[in-house]
Amino acid sequence: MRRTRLGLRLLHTGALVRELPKSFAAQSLRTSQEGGVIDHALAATQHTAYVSTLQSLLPPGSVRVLPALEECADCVFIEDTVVVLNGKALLTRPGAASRRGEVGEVEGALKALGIPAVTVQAPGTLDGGDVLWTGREFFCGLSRRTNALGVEALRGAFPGARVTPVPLQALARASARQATARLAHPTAAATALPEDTPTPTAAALHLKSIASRVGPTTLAVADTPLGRAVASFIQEHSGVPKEARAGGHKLSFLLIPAAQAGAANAVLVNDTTLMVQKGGGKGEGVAVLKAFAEAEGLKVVEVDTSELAKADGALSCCSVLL
Ligand code: CIR
Repeated sequence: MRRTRLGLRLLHTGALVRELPKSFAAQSLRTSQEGGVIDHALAATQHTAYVSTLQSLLPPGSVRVLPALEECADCVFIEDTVVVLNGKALLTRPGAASRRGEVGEVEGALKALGIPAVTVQAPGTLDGGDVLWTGREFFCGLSRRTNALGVEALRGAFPGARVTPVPLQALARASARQATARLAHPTAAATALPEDTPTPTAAALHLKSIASRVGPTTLAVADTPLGRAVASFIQEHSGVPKEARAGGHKLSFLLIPAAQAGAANAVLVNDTTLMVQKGGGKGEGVAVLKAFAEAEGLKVVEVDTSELAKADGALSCCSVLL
């Protein structure tokens, strides 16, 4: 990633993607079976279209396609294995043990590209899907996949960057408590649920499932109780006070209607294009993004990754922009 003269705008010079393994439909991790059986052929077609779209938006030959690893059914979700910023990389140690074998091949690809990398050490865990770069600072979800040592590793890998952990699990529990309280007593304050109440929804898997960067200073956020809680947290903790006070880098939030919450994860490919989830936006979700993009002078490209989404894959997780 490079900064242009405008300072805030980013230009990507390539990407890493990974082929879809044959084991994907049957063995990928899923928080819910609600979406039904994964249609492998359709998933493959959608993934091919995703890769072609990226190829059309980035310099010729700059999208490296890594081979699938059959024993790692989730390997297509390459974003979780590495964080790249300004030509430096942090190889992760994914929170799901079944995914740790994915990292080796990515390390080799980075070496071949001459991108220096450090690695998250055990017992630290970090999924790239929890790492949100706003353009000036990192926010990192403390989730079922990423722990405090993972956040520390991110801080160590990018020493110049501010890194703020986002207590995703705690925010998800608080949102669930409020929703439960409203159901039980519409006017009552939140009742207590035990601290270890699980947060089973796919929405809470990674920070970037809920919020993503869609413009130089704009984050798209799902308009759900959890999305709103995440947006408030980020707003409160954004650490660029001097610039913000001067009006230079104040983050704005674009709320994506809950029914199309999947569209809150979009990919800002370069200065000119925003890749958005078609399946997440049969209606208003994408309309909101389109209106925003038009105002920002960004082109919108829609891709459908509905079959990958059944395994909790957000749009951004199928690529790592370099
Ligand atoms: C997993 O549970 O790890 C995969 N089935 C989904 C990973 C999605 N990753 C992402 O959105 N960054």
